[in-house]
Amino acid sequence: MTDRTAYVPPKVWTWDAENGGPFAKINRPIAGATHDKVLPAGQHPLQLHSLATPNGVKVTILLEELLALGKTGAEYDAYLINIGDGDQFGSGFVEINPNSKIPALLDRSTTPHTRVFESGAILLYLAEKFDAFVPKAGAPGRGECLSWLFWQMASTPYLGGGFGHFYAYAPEKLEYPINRFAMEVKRQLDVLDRNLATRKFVAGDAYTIADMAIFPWYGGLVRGELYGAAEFLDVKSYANVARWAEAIQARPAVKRGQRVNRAWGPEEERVAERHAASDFK
Ligand SMILES: N[C@@H](CCC(=O)N[C@@H](CS)C(=O)NCC(=O)O)C(=O)O
Repeated sequence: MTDRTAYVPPKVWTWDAENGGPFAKINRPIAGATHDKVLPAGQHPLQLHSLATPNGVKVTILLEELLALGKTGAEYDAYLINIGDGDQFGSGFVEINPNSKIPALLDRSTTPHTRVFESGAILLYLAEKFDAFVPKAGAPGRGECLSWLFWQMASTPYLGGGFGHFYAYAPEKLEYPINRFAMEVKRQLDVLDRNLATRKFVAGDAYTIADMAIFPWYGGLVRGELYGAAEFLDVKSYANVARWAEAIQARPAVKRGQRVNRAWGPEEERVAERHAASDFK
C-alpha cells in the first residue's frame, strides 16, 4: 500500500480552491446563490430544471413513462442547468433548490406553487400525483418500493461521490479510498443481484420508481457507461442486474428520458430543452 501518512490535517480546515480536482471550479464549502438569474418558464404546470446525469435522468424517465401511460397532466418543460458553468448557483435555481444540485422541479398547478428537490422526493411526488409506478399507502408492495427507492438515495453517494470520484476524477489515484469504495460498490451490486435473482423488477413483479431511480446508476454501471470501471469492478459477474438493466434500457420512454437535458454526445440525440413530444426527432 502507498504511504499516505504525510498529510496531517490542520486544526481548522480552510478552503483551498485550487486543490479540488476537475470540479474545483464548481465545488464550494458555502451554500447560496453566486449570481442573479431568473429561471426561464414554459407553458406547462411542471417545470423541470435539470441535466441528463444519472440523477437528472431518473426524473425525465418517470415523466416520459407517465406520458406514455396517457397521463397528459405530466406534460412538462425541461430546461438545461449546466452545472459545469455554475448554473446551479443562479438565484432562481437556488430558490427552488437551496442545495444547488440538479434535478429541481416547480409544480405550478398548486397554489402556492410547489418546489421539489432531491431526485427521490421528485419521483415520489410525481408518482403519487399521477397515481402510477408506486403502490398506494397501505397497498402490498409499497414498503418494498420505498425501501429500494431510499436504498438508492442512500447507497449511490458511495458509488458516485466515493468510488467514481476517487477512481475516475481525483487528481491522484489513491489506493486506500479506491479500495474502500470498490469494496462497497461491489457489495451494493451483489445486494441488487441477489434481489433480482428472484424478481423481474427491484420491488417485485411491477416496474416502479425504485427501478427508475436505480437504473441510471447501477444499470449504467453494469452497461459499462460509468467511470470506465466495467472491467475493474467485473460488472459482468452481476448477471441478474445486467438482465434487468437491458430490459429497462429497451423501453422507449427510458430512451426518450435519457435524451432530455443532454448537453453531450451526438448532436442528433440531444434534446437540450424539452417542451413537447415533438422535440424528440
Ligand atoms: N441527492 C441529490 C444529488 C443531486 C446531485 O448530486 N446532482 C449533481 C449532478 S448528478 C449536481 O447537481 N452537482 C452540482 C454541484 O455539486 O454543484 C439528488 O438525488 O437529487
